[in-house]
Amino acid sequence: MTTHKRICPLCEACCGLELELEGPAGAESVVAIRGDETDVFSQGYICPKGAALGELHADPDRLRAPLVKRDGAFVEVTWDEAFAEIARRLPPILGERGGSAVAMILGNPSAHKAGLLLYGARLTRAIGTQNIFSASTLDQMPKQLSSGWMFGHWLSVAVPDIERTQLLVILGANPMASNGSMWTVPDFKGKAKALKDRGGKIVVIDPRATETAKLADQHLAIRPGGDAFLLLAIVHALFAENLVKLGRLAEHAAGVDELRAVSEPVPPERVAARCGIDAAAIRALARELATTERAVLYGRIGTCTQEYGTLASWLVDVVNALTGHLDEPGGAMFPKAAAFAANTTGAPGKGKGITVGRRRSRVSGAPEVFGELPMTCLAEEIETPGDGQVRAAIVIAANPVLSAPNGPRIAAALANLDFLVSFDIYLNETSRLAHVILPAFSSLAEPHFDVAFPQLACRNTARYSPALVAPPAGHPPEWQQLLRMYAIVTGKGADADLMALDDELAAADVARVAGPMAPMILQQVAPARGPDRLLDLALRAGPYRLTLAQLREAPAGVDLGELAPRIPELLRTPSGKVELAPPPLVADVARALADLDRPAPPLVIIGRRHLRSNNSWMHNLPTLTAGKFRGALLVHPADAARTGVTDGGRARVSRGGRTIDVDVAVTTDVAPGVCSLPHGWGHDQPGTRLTVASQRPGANLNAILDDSLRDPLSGNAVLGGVAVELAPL
Ligand SMILES: Nc1nc2c(c(=O)[nH]1)N[C@H]1C(S)=C(S)[C@@H](COP(=O)(O)OP(=O)(O)OC[C@H]3O[C@@H](n4cnc5c(=O)[nH]c(N)nc54)[C@H](O)[C@@H]3O)O[C@H]1N2
Ligand SMILES: Nc1nc2c(c(=O)[nH]1)N[C@H]1C(S)=C(S)[C@@H](COP(=O)(O)OP(=O)(O)OC[C@H]3O[C@@H](n4cnc5c(=O)[nH]c(N)nc54)[C@H](O)[C@@H]3O)O[C@H]1N2
Ligand code: SF4
Ligand SMILES: [Mo]
Repeated sequence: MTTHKRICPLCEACCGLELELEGPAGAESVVAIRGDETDVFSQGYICPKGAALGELHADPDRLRAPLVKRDGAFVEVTWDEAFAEIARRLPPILGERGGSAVAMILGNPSAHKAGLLLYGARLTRAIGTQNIFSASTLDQMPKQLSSGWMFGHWLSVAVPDIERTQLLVILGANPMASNGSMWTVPDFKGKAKALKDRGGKIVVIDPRATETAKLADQHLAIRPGGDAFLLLAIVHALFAENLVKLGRLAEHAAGVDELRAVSEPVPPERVAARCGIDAAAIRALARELATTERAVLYGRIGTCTQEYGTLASWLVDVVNALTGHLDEPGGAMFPKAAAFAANTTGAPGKGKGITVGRRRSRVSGAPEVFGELPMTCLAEEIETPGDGQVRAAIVIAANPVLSAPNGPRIAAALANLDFLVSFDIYLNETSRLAHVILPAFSSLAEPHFDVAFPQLACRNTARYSPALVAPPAGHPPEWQQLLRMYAIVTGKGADADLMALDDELAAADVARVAGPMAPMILQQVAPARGPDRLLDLALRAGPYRLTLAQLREAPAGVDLGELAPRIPELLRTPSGKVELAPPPLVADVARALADLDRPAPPLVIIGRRHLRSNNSWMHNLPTLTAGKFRGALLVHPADAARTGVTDGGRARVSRGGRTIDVDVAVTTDVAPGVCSLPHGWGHDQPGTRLTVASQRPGANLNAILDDSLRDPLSGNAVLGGVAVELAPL
């Protein structure tokens, strides 16, 4: 038996784990998994998903070899055969129709796996497609956009300094289930408890009495979609009651007068009905935020997946700034990552800022944001004939058939493509539509480090996990699979020398920033290749000048200290200021105000996450799905009585002529007029290989949500707060 340390690759908490392995090399099994008490970041925390990594490693349904569809049925093939199929079918489409005929569809795990993130980006650039779609526009794009406009970079996102705050106000997030998002915060529960033990307070603003709300001191049941209005009213109250104090930020911020003007017509009394929160409570919240020395407002996916997502995301930071809590200990602070952070490179304090709308989607004219088009534009780009029509796609760790609104339309569109390649570990609702499926080997056989999440973490640390087990013979890691695709689309062919190609690409990267110093720098990181080499380079160029060797010598991680103020050094706006009132956002307030008096429909639906689930996958692991089914529709007793549905019964939920059938649980946890269903279920589609998941498939929430609804600024999908009808079955 051997014991190993390992960063969990599953969610944003990035916990350090300790695994016990047993068995001969090449056939190890996982005997035990626990939190690593010595981990400098997560200090022993683990959740049930991390504990199920052994089951994922052993899952017989997890694909072990590539699959190619022949005469409508998948057959297992060798790696050479799989790439020969790609080399036969993909280049002609690119040659005849150009790069944009190939869509890239990137899913959530590609943000967690360095090989997918770094080499997926290389492949995307090589294809040269405008049609890049990702889970970001089902998720956090509004926050990235507002942060980009305010601070000058897409990943300069402020996170709560939970260990020093006295007041944490949580808007549209449920870290007790999600373990934190756009905020890498392992053991939220322990940190929340410590906050309360030192006399601090937690407020949760959420349409549902969530697990986090139940732990909080106060819960305000907001009407879905009310956030931008609530926040505008808070800004109004701060000005009206002379509570605005920018403190140290004053000399580094622009736009305070514009904020006063734009919030002027929005007193709390005007928004109370739209928010479902009375004016007195809104004013009290504004006062409490302003007068508590260390306080922070945190908004997450509930504030993003709605029509005014960018407005709400922006106003969260505005409230923190106006109350003196932005970039201050105990407030909303900026991590300083050891590697890959654009806000630690280039000249500090000023920059080019961000640009959006450099091009528009062909069919709906949606602007490009962060290089991407909205996921809700994917189906129409495939269906609509003409120049630039999408005729092939490469899906990297995404399951849009279950994860994106109007999933059935996406399924039909993907099924009509001339060629579809899926990088996935399961034969599931989306990969079943592919012509070629390329699986990863078990993540335990791969080194792990997080490219993105240290940029969002509640403490600065640097950690690296080497591979624990040898990869299966002949099974290439994902970065090499992507590199082989790169060779195919750049005309080097499926049999190109991948190591030489990787050397070439790394040399070009380094030459771009280091010029004549490049050969010397590359010599220092030799002989590493692939993601390891890119990490070593990024660490050396990073703000702490670390090396990969140093991280290898510190299996529990290197602690780089608590978050420290970073303004103005972090800023990359052209003005060198925090832009508190970016013109596109100020202008968008009018759109919201025109909609202020929209009456509440009788019943709207919102989503929900559970600790034992992970978006649309991990439902095939027995320990996570055992026990009571967790995908029921939550309905308030008043709505149950009105519609005739009953606790434990079945019901039909419908919207716009589309329906799903669900289990019902009647509970006062949801506000009247609001029902809640988790996304990522619906594992009853033909042609998948998900033995456990298909036994209790649940219903696909996204089968009834619309791909026509999005926030026009960020392109983010609206995934909640929309009207539904409910009837007993
Ligand atoms: N209604 C509604 N819809 C939502 C949301 C919501 O709140 N409500 N949330 C949205 C959010 S925040 C997100 S991020 C998206 C997620 O949307 P997606 O990224 O499309 O969905 P996931 O379920 O994360 O799918 C991950 C896929 O990657 C595969 N996979 C897992 N591990 C690996 C690996 O190591 N390598 C490879 N190649 N594949 C792997 C899985 O089998 C699965 O097919 O869903 C969105 N959809
Ligand atoms: N266990 C588990 N962990 C996960 C995931 C998972 O599927 N399962 N998914 C991961 C991913 S991809 C992400 S993006 C993160 C998301 O992390 P979180 O943002 O914490 O996700 P949720 O638990 O969906 O919390 C969103 C909350 O917003 C509320 N809400 C809905 N509509 C509104 C609204 O209009 N206004 C307000 N104020 N609140 C609203 C919902 O009731 C819900 O409680 O979680 C990650 N972690
Ligand atoms: S919270 Fe759970 S799933 Fe997330 S990183 Fe930690 S152990 Fe893994
Ligand atoms: Mo997400």
